[in-house]
Amino acid sequence: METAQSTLPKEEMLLAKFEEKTAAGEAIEPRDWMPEAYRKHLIRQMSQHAHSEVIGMQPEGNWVTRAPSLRARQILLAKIQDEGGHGLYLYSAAETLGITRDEMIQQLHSGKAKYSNIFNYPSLTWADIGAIGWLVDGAAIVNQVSLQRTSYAPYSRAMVRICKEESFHQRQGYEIMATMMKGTAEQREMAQDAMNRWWWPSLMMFGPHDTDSPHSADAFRWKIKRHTNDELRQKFIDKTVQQAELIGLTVPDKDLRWNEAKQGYDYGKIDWEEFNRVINGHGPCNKQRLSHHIRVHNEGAWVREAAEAYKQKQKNN
Ligand code: BYC
Repeated sequence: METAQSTLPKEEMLLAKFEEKTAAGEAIEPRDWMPEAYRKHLIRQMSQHAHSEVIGMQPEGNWVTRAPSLRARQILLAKIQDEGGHGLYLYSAAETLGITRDEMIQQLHSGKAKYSNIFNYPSLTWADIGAIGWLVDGAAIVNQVSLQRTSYAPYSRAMVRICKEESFHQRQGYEIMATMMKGTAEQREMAQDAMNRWWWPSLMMFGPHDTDSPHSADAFRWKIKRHTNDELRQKFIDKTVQQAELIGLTVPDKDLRWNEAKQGYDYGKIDWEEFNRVINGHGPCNKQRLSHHIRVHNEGAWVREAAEAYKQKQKNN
């Protein structure tokens, strides 16, 4: 017997099934039919996410040789290695959508693909490594915990694994900040200065306010996003302000107030002009980050060629 759906043209029928599935909260696997716009949306977001993980290794790498102890250096090295691994899971997950890693890297190098605003700021002192772990990984976790339930199954599976590792990163950063706040006046000042410089860019990591977020409507319809940019930003602020107070750091926002009615903090205006400048290539370190990536990628060409030659040899044996 014919159902109402089967009288529709094939493409419309597939779309109706897809929408039904995502609305019911079911996961989409790579072999499932999906609309082109869903595929493109995911490639954009997942490749941006992968690039962020890899570019994010640079500000941290800046401190490997200057870490204050062997323990701190070992932990930092392990963290940076984790970020490279996160990039790999995400590139692999994005490849299931029919784009190659080479294409994604080309889009990064040409400026077509973005990466997180946050990695265009310099890491000036050891306290910045604390602030990156605590605030930047802290913000990333809030976003990524929500993405564990995203509708595209390979992305969701990558997020589960990444979140486990990120929670160590957040604690590593908080430990650095807490230790510095128990130190000399100079060390406390250094920690506060890092907090002042990283706080606002960390809030920008969640993207523009919901009213100015062009991709959110599709992301919600297809359950790529489960929470809005503003909901996640609020969650991050509420948990982080308390952590700051506990170790004696001041949040650099004169408008920050507890709002009893909403059971959350009200906060000051975010400088969206700065955000737009930074994501459009004019932040303090954009040129440096990208040219470093291009140089190292080109220097590594022989590794890719050797791996490819080995693969061919195995095939022919
Ligand atoms: N930075 O419509 P919207 C880490 C762009 S790394 C740059 O709200 P969407 C770590 C956006 O792309 C973790 N650009 O977009 C690594 C769009 O422009 P296009 C990184 C941003 O996608 C190493 C436009 O603004 N995490 O943890 O619905 C060391 C309009 O925005 C940003 C992720 O990547 C930004 N912050 O929502 C330490 C999470 N925000 O593409 C730590 C995955 C917005 O039209 N991504 N834009 O040119 C997401 O969840 C979402 O893509 C966002 C934005 C919430 C970021």
